[in-house]
Parts: sequence; C-alpha cells; structure tokens
Amino acid sequence: MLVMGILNVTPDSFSDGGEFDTFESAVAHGLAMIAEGADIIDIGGESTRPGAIRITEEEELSRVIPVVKELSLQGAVISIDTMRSGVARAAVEAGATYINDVSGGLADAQMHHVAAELGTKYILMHWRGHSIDMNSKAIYGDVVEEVKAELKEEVGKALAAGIAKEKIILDPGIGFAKESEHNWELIHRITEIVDLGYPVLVGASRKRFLGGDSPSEREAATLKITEDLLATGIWGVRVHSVATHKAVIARV
Ligand code: PMM
Repeated sequence: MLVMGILNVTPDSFSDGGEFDTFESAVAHGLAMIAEGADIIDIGGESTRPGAIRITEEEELSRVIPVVKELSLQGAVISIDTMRSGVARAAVEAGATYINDVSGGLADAQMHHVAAELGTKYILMHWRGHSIDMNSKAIYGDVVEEVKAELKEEVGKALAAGIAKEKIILDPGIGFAKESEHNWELIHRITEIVDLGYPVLVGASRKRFLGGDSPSEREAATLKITEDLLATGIWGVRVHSVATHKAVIARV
C-alpha cells in the first residue's frame, strides 16, 4: 500500500491549516515526509474543508507552484491537489506527475482534456459540489452504490476525453458531501469500490467523522483505519503522519 503524504499550503485546511503555508515551511515539511518514506507528496493550495470559500486561481498558483518546483527538483514524486486545469497544467510543467482532482472533473470542464493531453496519472474523487454547501448534498440511499455509480459516470467522461484507463485512480471522497455514517459505510465496504477495477486511494486522515477531542485521538483512529484497509487491496492512503503509517504497513 502506498503512502501519500499531505502537504497543504493553505491557512485553513481540515487539520493542518496554517502550519505549512510559507514556502520554507512547506518545503521543509515535504522533505521531512520524503525522509519518512512517503511514496508521493500531495501538494494542495486550496482548502476543501466543509464551508470553505474558494480562492482565485492566481492565489492558488502562487501558493503551490514554487513548492512543486522545489520538491520535484529534490526528487519527490508530486501530486497536485487541484480542481483547476490551469493549476494542474502549471504544476505538471513544474514537475508533478499526478493530478489529484477532488471534483473528479466536475469543477472544471477542461480538466479531463488537460489530464489526457499531459498524460499524467489522474486521481478521480467522488464529489457532489463545492465545499461551501456540500454538507447539504449528503443524501444517499445506499451510499456505496451511489458513489460507485457517480464514479463510473465520471470515469466514462474521463475515458471519452482520452485519459488512458491505466492512468486512473479512484477515491470515494471521504468527508466530501458525506455524513459520518456514509464515511464509515464506504470504508467498511471499500472492496466494492476496488471491484470497479481501478487502483483506489482513501483519504480519511484526521477528518471530523473520526470524532475524538484532540488531533492525537483522530490520528489513532486514522492508523486503525489504515491497518484495517491493508487486507482490502486498496492502492494507497492519503495521510498526514507518514512515518507511523509506513510503520503500520511494514508490520503486516
Ligand atoms: N481530502 C482532502 C483534500 N484532498 N484528495 C483526495 N484524493 N482524497 C481526499 O480524501 C482528500 C483530498 C481534504 O483533507 P485535508 O484538508 O486534510 O487535506
């Protein structure tokens, strides 16, 4: 199982907002995660926590591109966490080899075409709308069936735009337009997503549904999820604490 280390160059993300929002602190944290064994560093400049308001493309570019450049110069495998095709393109030109699009292509009509043209790996996440009001869209009958159907629809569009099948990675979008019970259901039934035939990435790290009064309680819950997911054949986890996840994976 791969470990993707989270590098949010933002003042306001789910749990690490404001920690790494200067160039120096972001690069230092990226290098530290590489030293801990991160397989991929996921760099994002726009917070997607519930209620977040969008920033401009210029602001997003200015936050992420210098960090992508520097870390790729240092040999890191970089994923750019963005919903904007313009940011994806600039990041790939700066050295990123994965596009991590939390909107799965829904936020920017050009995204699938740009990913196809650039030939990079494309992480297609389940998403129902921007963070400002996504909680109102957390209405499901069978959440797993609906997430699968909506992922399949976006995969169809991605393939039609020319993204090669082997470049696509799926993500159920834990915490995005999902209530706590939806997140747990998706985690418990993740093999049904794996059965779609694509590598699967899970991003549960330190998210609100884990409960707990402190980040360390959420961290323990995150590690337990990774441990439980090891037998499911998922491709990777997107996490804040690389060293502890590498240790859990190595133990099994
Ligand atoms: N979660 C966040 C941001 N980007 N990307 C993928 N592929 N999957 C996720 O679950 C995901 C993501 C939000 O979490 P953060 O604010 O802790 O980074």
